[in-house]
Amino acid sequence: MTTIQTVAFDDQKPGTSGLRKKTRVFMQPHYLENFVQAIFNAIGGAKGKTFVVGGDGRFFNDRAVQVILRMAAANGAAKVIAGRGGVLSTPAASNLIRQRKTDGGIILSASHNPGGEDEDFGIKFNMANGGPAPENITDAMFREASVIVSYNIVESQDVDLNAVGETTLGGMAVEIVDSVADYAALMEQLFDFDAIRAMFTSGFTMRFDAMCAVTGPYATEILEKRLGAAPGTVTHGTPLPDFGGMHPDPNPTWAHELMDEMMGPDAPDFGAASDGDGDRNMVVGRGVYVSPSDSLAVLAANAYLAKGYAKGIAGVARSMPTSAAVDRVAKDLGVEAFETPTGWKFFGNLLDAGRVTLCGEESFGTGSDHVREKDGLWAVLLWLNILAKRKESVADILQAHWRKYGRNYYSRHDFEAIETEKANAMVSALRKLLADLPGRSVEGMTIAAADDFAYTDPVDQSTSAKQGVRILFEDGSRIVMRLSGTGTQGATLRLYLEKYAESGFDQDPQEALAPIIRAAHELADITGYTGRVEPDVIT
Ligand code: G16
Repeated sequence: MTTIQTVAFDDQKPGTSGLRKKTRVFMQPHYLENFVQAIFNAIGGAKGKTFVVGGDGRFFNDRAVQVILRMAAANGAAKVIAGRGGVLSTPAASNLIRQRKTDGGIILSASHNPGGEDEDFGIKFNMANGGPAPENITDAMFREASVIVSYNIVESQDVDLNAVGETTLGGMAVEIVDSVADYAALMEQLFDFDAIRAMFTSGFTMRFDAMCAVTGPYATEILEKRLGAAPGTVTHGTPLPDFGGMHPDPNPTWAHELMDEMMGPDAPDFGAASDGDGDRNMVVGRGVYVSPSDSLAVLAANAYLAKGYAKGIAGVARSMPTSAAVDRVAKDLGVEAFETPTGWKFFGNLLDAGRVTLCGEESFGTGSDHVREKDGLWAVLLWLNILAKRKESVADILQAHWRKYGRNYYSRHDFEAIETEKANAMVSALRKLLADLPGRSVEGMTIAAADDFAYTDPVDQSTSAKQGVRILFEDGSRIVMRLSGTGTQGATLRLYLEKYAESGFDQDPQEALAPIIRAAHELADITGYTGRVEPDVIT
């Protein structure tokens, strides 16, 4: 065991979901090591503790796992459980942390961001409940990283990450586990595999685009092997360190191959994609895209059809920028609905307290109390379970949903890699305007209220301020703006747009939202501040 002298880096502040930087930033001497030591220091040390470690298999994943094993050993950890090859999807890691009753886990991923030596890498810590560390812990990591002077590491040969079984490293136990088995077993407990298998046997067709990322082996095992979907249902199913050059973000822009197929003449009945680390999902029916906010609402309304949720759901939660479609379902079911800041970590307390069963976000994340992360394949299987039970198409299920609840037209416009100062100037100017906005008319709509979203956690009363600017119109329409906390280059402006309709469900969302889009540009002067006229990505 050696103690290495180091110097603090000033940029190790975790964002929405851990520390994400360019891979080369992580590869510079001491950078990863400093942050790993800061994690251990922030959680009161590693001595005698058991951790899970794994990542989405992107470039540098295997090297980082070796470093973390050697540092865990040097910091006195009792045991580390790692996925084979150092690979675990984020939901599978969350499940392992919970199943094995460990003290937490370190997950390596930059999620939906591209991978490779010149792309992105990331690291985050999940707590013993399986969920991302809350803000007081991530703040402590930043404090530790800012004053760090040394870290502990064992000098050793690499551990063979492909040898499933137990070994030791510097007195610490290391267990390498099959990355898929425990997760697949959990899915069998939640969903009616017999009903889904019968649907596939009777000719139901599906395409699952794993985008050369971590879910390939999980989807192949569950969909093709256990549920009998036709071989080839899973495409891009082999995880690659650079995701085969793909941008593993399951949205209509980046999963365009799947979208083209689903909108084409020979579309399968159902399509889905997931992201780099397997926690996000996109769901598409034949000829119809399901927005993540609508997907959450449909899942909440129909969850009782799956055996894991047959007793009903306790409540639902969504991030503030997510559309209010799920709130209408909660009202109908007579259960609580919560509105949290962006970031899965804000759902943890509500899930732990049993206040909510399902939660979701507009950013292609849906999940439940089965783990403490969003879970892409879980959402796909719940959809399959619902389709198998209702025996209707995705399009018919959506139409019936809107007829019952109305439709929340919704879209998000992303303006990426803006110069940080310009983006900050735009947001501060908008914040200063807020108090004067109520009563003002724009694009023929009157503003009813405007604020900067602040959240008080109903369980532990912790507070989070400045979580996004909201402009609410008298007709219930809404504009939300915030800067992304997951980007690695400049600033990304997220503009969220929503409009509720009680009838007329077949409009193109961009057309239905056109006046609101114009109002947002006018109020925030997006072009004036950033020079941007059109968004880079529309979801
Ligand atoms: C992370 C968080 C999500 C969040 C998303 C987008 O997802 O876990 O809760 O909605 O980022 O955040 P932002 O708008 O700040 O970029 P992931 O899949 O990247 O881990």
